[in-house]
Formats: sequence, structure tokens, C-alpha cells
Amino acid sequence: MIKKQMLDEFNEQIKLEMESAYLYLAMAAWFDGRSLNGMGAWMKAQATEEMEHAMRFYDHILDRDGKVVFEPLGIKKTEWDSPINAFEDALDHERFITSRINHLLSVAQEHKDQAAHNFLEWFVNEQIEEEATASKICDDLKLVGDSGYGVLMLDRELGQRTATPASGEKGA
Ligand code: OFO
Repeated sequence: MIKKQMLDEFNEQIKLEMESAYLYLAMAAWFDGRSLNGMGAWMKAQATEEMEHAMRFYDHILDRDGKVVFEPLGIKKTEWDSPINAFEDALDHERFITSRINHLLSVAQEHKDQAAHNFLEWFVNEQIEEEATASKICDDLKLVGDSGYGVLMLDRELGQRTATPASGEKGA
């Protein structure tokens, strides 16, 4: 059975992953409201992935006879100055989530919780990808400038994204 501190931290992480989904949905609404529907679609796909991340913690807790607790969600921001401002916030947010995953790993180590440690390894790799992707989009937006034709082209490119299939296979 999962220890109380690990359980509390994992329940907190469910909330943070769901808040990530909320943040990306707020960004989607901001982009869609400006007819940047490719970026809006990218954000919606990202939100779907975040809900899947939350559900990985949900499954892990239940698989180990813990109790899942849903805490009220908070949302910090719903307006941005520009596309790059939104993507920079996304990158900052992913850096924060990476620090949370590292914290969870240290709690797992402290409690010698090998199951939690193995479970978290997937997130370590996922966070490398999440940060790299957001960082690349920020770089592209810096190159094309924050308005005009370049942004439209990038909007079309980002609109090609679909959410990573929700695996169904845990840990995939
Ligand atoms: Fe769940 O990875 Fe982003 O926040």
C-alpha cells in the first residue's frame, strides 16, 4: 500500500496536471478568439495530454489501494499579450511541472518506494519532451516575430498536431 506522504503528493499532482489542462484550455480559448485556430488546436491537444497525465496518477493510486482525492482547481491566467507570451508561459509552466516530478522522485526515494519510482520514470522522459517542444515553438516565434505571415504559417503547422494517443496501455 502506498504511504501517506506519497499518496498526498500524488493527489496533489492530479490537481496540478488538471490545472495544466485548464491552463492550456484557457490558452486555446485565447488563440481561438484571435482566429489562430492552429495554435488553439495545439493547445487543446496539449490539454488532452494533461488530463491523461492526471489519469496515470489516478490509476497508480488506485492500483496501490490508495484513495483518490480531487481538490478544487485554480486557474491563474486567462489573457496573454501575444502568441509568444502565451508559449513562454507554457514553457515556464512545464519547467515548474518538471520540478514537481523531480520532487516526487525524491519523496519516492526517501520512502524507498520503488513502484512509485518506476512509475515516475515515464514522466521524467515526458517532461524532457514537453519542455523541448514548448522551447522550440518559442524559438520559432522569436524568429518569425510576433505577428504577420510567419505567425500564420506557424499557426498552420501547429494545427497539424493531434493529441498523443491516450495509450490505454498504462506507462506507454
Ligand atoms: Fe503533464 O506535462 Fe505538461 O504540465
